Amino acid sequence: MDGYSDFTTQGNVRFLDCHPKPADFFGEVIEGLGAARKAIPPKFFYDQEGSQLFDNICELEEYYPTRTEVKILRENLDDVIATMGQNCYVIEPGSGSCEKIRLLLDALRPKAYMPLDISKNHLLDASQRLSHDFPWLDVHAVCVDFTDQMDLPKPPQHLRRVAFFPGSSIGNFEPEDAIVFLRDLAFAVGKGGGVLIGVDLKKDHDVLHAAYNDGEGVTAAFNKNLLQRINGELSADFQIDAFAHKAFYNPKPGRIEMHLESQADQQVFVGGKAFAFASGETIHTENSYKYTVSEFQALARKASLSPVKAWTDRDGLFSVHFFDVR
Ligand code: AVI
Repeated sequence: MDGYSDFTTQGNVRFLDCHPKPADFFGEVIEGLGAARKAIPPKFFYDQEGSQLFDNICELEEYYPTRTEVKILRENLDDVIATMGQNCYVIEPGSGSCEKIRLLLDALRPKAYMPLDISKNHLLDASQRLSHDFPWLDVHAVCVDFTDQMDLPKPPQHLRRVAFFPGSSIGNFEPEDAIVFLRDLAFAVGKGGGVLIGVDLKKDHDVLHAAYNDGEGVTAAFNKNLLQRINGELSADFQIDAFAHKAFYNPKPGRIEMHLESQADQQVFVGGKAFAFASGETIHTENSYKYTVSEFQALARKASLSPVKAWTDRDGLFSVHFFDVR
């Protein structure tokens, strides 16, 4: 994709619709429940209710990643901005509500900002709000499934492209998929560009356990909302109370695993297909990998990224990395 001729103007925002293919929710659920080890991909958590529940998780006392990442960015703002450099063109895959970029804008004063998101309405709303609050900023919003397509319009040569990927969303990729994704991101950014990325750190297992087993049960509701969504959208008859939220740290792969555990022998119908559950059997719904700073740098090197700097908080909870694209 070369230029900007395909962009349309929506208010103050330039907008490009790459028409992402809708995910095959039914097909992936049927396949996942038919597997020897039942699993459903975490991308299906995020319907409207799931996105709201995730926002609520980010406010929880036990869920340290969001506030710690914000704190790291605030406390190291000058250094982060100096490392990113001048004349930046910032690209944010999975930009959602475009909240975290706000922390950087006044100090960074990028030439343009390109939020990428699969949800068109959400993307347009968030981009318009951002453009209203930062009227000097050029916003080039692209509706795209960034996990599927990273062929983006090329900004002018003299601008330094920097990808911003906060929130430790990279932890929800399997490590080999994270390398592929980072390689695609490096390619989209191009040589001479950079990547600013938030990554959750390995730490005390009790702290990790609490973050995914909060006292108010918000994470449990987030996990179980997946069954609610399947019932509503795929004519299924999951008895929500017959499944329990289960989240634990698995030290060998270095990840939090989330599961939904069947509380009895039972049968569930999804779109007319029957699935048998034994008591104690689980549906694996999410992995959230944790990395030490050096483990993540080693992974990123495999994706043509060269470590430049990493910032962490005093308690060693979270890290923010900057990489140059080799
Ligand atoms: C979006 N992602 C980084 C969150 C995480 O921590 O892996 C999703 C989440 N799952 C349960 N709580 C939060």
